[in-house]
Amino acid sequence: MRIKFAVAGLTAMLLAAGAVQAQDFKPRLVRFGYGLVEDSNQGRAVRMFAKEVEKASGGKMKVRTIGNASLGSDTQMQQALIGGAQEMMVGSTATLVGLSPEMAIWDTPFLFASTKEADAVLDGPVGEKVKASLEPKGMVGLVYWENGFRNLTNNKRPITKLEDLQDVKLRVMQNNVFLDSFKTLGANAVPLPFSELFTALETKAVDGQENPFNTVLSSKFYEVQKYLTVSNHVYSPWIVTVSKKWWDTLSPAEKKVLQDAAIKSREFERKDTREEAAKALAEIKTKGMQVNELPAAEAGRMRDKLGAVNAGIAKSVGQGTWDSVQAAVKQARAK
Ligand code: TK8
Repeated sequence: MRIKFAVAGLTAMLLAAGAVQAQDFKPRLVRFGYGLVEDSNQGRAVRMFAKEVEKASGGKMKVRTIGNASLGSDTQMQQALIGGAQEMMVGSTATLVGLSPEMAIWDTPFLFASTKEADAVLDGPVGEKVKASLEPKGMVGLVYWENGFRNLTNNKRPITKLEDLQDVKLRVMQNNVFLDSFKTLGANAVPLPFSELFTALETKAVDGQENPFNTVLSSKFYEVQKYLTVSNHVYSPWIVTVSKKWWDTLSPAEKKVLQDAAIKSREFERKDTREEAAKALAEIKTKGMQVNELPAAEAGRMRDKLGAVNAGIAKSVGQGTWDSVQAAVKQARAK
């Protein structure tokens, strides 16, 4: 008798839980756009995220992954997210500065000296605060992914000293900090969306560009670039964002599925990116690029020249944010 009741009770509970779950998840289609090719660290992590979301929502939430900037450049996709025409994207924080000036903090040249520092600061309180600055602009930031330390490539000459940047027509991201930084260093900096970069290099509309090793490989820049200079001049993150308009229509359970999957994808993406980056330089050499290291003293000279740019960043992000980031870097460095 008792067992019978217990079984009946348990069945009722399971039914109730099932009913709640079914209500919690509506059929959803998530269009998740990104700029790099499918066979890239960005593409791999987007697909990992998609699988995770489908699994955790019992197949109710379907993620359509769309690479190659087929949905548009970073800034075009941002507008689609704000308008609600696209649900998710991943792109450089640098392309968000026009919308959220605080994002410029991540463009500070030579801000981080290691990925350990980057992780600690980005995932810590000040990283969260900067991420939250997107919400009033119509986007919800979920997590930062690694794009990585950026290095210079060009067709003119190896960059062995500050003066070698003189007159190099260098594509930069559409962002004032990058523009001012490279102008200050003597380059002829030209802002262009990433989606137009390969063609610009191929047609010699520009001489060079700067991006992490991973992207030099996945985007096949080695086919159209001769020199690679290991400069590590800035660590630039990617950020995974959701349309706020769409986000506000989701149930708490649906939001949680996206948030949890985003955290898992962050762990996956950083590990994958670092493994690839560790092997990339050797591969870039076998592809025929001539590689040199920027001497530390020359990196120091560049850094010294960028004092005014840094002051400008502090002004546009606010002194409070600037100071908090400096303090967080210091703390991470000491660990
Ligand atoms: C991809 C870009 C890219 C970035 C750039 O859409 O533009 O150079 O590094 O990763 O966000």
